[in-house]
Amino acid sequence: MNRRHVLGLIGGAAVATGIGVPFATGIAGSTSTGRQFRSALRLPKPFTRPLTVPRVLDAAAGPVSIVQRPGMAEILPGIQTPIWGYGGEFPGPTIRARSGRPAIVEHHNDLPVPVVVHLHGGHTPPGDDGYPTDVLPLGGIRRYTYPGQQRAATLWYHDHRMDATGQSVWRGLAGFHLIGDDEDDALPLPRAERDLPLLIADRAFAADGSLAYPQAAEGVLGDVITVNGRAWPYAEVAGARYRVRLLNASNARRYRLALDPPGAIVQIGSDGGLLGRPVTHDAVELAPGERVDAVVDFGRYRPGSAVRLVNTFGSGSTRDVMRFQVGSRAADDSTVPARLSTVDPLPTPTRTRTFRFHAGGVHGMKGWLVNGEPFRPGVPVARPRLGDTEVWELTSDLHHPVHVHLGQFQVLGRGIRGPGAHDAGWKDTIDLRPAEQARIAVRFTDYTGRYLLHCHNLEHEDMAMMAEFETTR
Ligand SMILES: [Cu+2]
Repeated sequence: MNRRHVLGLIGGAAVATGIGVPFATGIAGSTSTGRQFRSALRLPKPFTRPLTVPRVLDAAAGPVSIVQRPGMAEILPGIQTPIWGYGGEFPGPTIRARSGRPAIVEHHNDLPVPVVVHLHGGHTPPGDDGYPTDVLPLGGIRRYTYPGQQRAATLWYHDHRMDATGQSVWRGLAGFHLIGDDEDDALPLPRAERDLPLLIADRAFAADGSLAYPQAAEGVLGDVITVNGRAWPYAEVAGARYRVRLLNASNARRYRLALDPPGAIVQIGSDGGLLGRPVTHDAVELAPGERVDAVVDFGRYRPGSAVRLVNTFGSGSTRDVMRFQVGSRAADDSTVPARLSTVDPLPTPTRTRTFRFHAGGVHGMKGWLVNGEPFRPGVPVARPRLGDTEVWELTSDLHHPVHVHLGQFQVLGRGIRGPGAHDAGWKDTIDLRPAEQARIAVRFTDYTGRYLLHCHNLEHEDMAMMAEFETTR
């Protein structure tokens, strides 16, 4: 289906509901913008298989290589699901990099489609940022260089091809890219096997176990919640503190993550790395693309407890996320210091720009727009100067998680209020809610060229809710 065809479906009730493929069961408008799909096979009981952690590629030691290829994954127990994966795996391997050192990642494309690799949250020169038309063709090999001139942070890499990102990520093209630095290392936080990256993504399955990608221009919502590529896994944890790096890699679903029985989720970092001070949450809201780095103390639960991570925005099968099986108390010299890092406010802004994210007409059909326009490659809508601080006012009609490439920003406020509970620190994605106006302070440095500002609901992104800006000297 081409964009023109799909655009016509926005707002329409009819979506293919053939036997054996996931079928739409309604539009979820309250907590996510999207269409809910139900798998065409019987869903398994949750918490029957252990959490796995993706293998690590150490890019701090030298160039690493990833072959993008079809693979098989056991996302549901006993069912083989064809995927597209980095290394044939879903999620892809976790790339570990070091602040101040370039990370070189050589990608081979053995998939049946062209691909584009974007390092989400990366401070990356334009040629390696993964512009949607800058494809790695079938059979191609390409080296992406990430200079690493940025602080420690939980980043991720995923496909970003024009009009096709939703399908490619849905089929598995996503993985962590973790940058470490001396400041983060010096803190007494949980580490090694008590530092868990958790990639959360919803999916819906066809009757044969495949990941048929349903068309829904509002956003695709699945009925199976996966963590690191497995549906509703469990993790055996010691009675001790754990660092959990929560990433919402879903196409369109927003989560409100909480522990059951209740427990504190102590946020220590955001998209762009450590916060100044920890923030304690009862629940963490996470829109597509966002990350929350947090510490959970399982030592507060009785040994033998089963602690569920639940999504209080979900219901039925989308309420459970994973379960922690708490073992006996264990030696634990980790703590969460009251001061984590320094996050200085950006200097006084020199100008203000407004970007409106909304539905609208494109050539007589409905589409997703930024300031009334669909994405126009090569036509920058703004030319911010390197080093200048600008205020960007972002307004929305529905839920739109807005992602800015190249630089991390700071949230100044929402409406007449200040920043929200999840807006602290450096951000690259802001969870815009319906009819909201948020103000962010942005400042770009180091690299001139063309970058993107777009909605990270991947179906909205593919349906043209993207704008180009060009950084200049
Ligand atoms: Cu959107």
